[in-house]
Amino acid sequence: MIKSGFVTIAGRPNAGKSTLLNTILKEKRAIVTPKPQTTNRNIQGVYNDLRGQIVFIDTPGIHKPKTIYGEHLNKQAYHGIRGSELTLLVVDGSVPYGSGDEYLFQKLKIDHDLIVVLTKIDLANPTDIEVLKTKWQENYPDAPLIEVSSVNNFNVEELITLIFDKLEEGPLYFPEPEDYEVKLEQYINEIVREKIIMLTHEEIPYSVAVTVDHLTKGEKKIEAYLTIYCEKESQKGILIGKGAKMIKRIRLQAQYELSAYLNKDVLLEIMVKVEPMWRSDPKILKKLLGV
Ligand SMILES: Nc1nc2c(ncn2[C@@H]2O[C@H](COP(=O)(O)OP(=O)(O)O)[C@@H](O)[C@H]2O)c(=O)[nH]1
Ligand SMILES: [Mg+2]
Repeated sequence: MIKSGFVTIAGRPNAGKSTLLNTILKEKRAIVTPKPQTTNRNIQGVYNDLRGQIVFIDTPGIHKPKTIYGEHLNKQAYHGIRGSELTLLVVDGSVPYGSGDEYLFQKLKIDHDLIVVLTKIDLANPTDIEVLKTKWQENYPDAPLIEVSSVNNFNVEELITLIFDKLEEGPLYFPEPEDYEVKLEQYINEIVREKIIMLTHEEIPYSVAVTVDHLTKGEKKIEAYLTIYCEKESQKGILIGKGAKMIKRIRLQAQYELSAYLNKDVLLEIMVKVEPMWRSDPKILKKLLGV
């Protein structure tokens, strides 16, 4: 199941909205769609990962307007918020709650989901941040609140997970990026390697390679055929385990984690092969490194 949605980034001027968006688009598993051809100039970035697609709408900072142009900017922000299904309300976590925040809160009429994002947490003082948190939790008792730092990349991945939790199943508004499948293979590989290392207690960490030999990707289900290469028969013995218990645990735990993340059923077929020279086998290296 693919999730998707339009998400507005709103807040006061200088709150850290644009910086946050840039940091999100640089996340590890992001597959960024190049700036889409669209008539909606407000669309600032399309974030894709294996879970789905988030179309971000950046908005001008909301402030007490002193000019007609200022009013126009505020209107643009309200318009962006109305056109989305989720709003990230970005608040500068390094300054105390003030009249500008109260103005924003009074003006915002949000009829959909909201996440309060306290940013610049790297600059914040722990006591002040507690006061600020309490205040915004009183303003929006039903909304999740998360502290992030765009500069230190703190909690940004957690924020993306929160966004996907809020979004529903939906279409890809922009075409699936070309490297989606490469990313998917890399992720499956990463999770299987992680389970091997965890479950075999690092008895065979670096002598093992995992390749994804075949992948079928359906709406609701992903099937992957994998090979684990090791260098010695003894390692193969550990990987398979007594009564094939080890390989089963590796497979089940990897399947469980992958399906939770991908929102789909995941079936893995895993073979274990001894290949003393896998590090210098061009066929295996090609699969591993794509070279
Ligand atoms: N230390 C720190 N500075 C930040 C962070 N996020 C944004 N800034 C800085 O805050 C200022 C305003 O950020 P910007 O993203 O332009 O705010 P916007 O007006 O809401 O889009 C810039 O100088 C940023 O470098 C952060 O997480 N930590
Ligand atoms: Mg900005």
